[in-house]
Amino acid sequence: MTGHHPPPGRDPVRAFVALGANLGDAAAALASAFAALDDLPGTRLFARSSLYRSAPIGVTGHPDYLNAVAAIDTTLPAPDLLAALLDLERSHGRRRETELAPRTLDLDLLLYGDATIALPGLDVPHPRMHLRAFVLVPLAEIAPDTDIPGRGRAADLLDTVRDQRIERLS
Ligand code: PH2
Ligand code: MG
Ligand code: MG
Repeated sequence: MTGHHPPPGRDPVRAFVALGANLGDAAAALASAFAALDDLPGTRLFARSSLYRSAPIGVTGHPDYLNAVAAIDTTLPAPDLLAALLDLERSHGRRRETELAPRTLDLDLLLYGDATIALPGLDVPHPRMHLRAFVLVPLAEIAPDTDIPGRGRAADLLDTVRDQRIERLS
């Protein structure tokens, strides 16, 4: 329509998402999730880490995880992004059983720009991300200088998780 202009867009925000799976074809689930992130409205995949195999943290006797981190640029508000991530988990067959049950796909919002968010079900920065090699190692691979508000620079935290088993695959 002549004279029509779309409403001014929000500026995209750089956000980081942790991907994890330890049930079914985990490599396929992570590959599909990277593509699905790029397909979200107002969102593009900016960078993806390698895939990593990691020992399960918090439970014993479960299968190893495949983990990775995605950097996205998105105009979705953080709660909308979170809802989209939960939708993607469900569309990849995720069943919510016990808290640490093996899962076909887990998508955790780690960082949303430099925002600190405390809403029901949405804590950003992710409250345990700085303690986990399976988050810090892939994050430091693609964005070593990332500041985790209140915790420090991603690459500087790697020394604190050296005891956690993790192996880069591709
Ligand atoms: N996710 C958990 C609990 N433990 N361990 C590894 N290695 N990778 C994960 O993604 C992971 C975990 C809860 O979501
Ligand atoms: Mg998780
Ligand atoms: Mg989760």
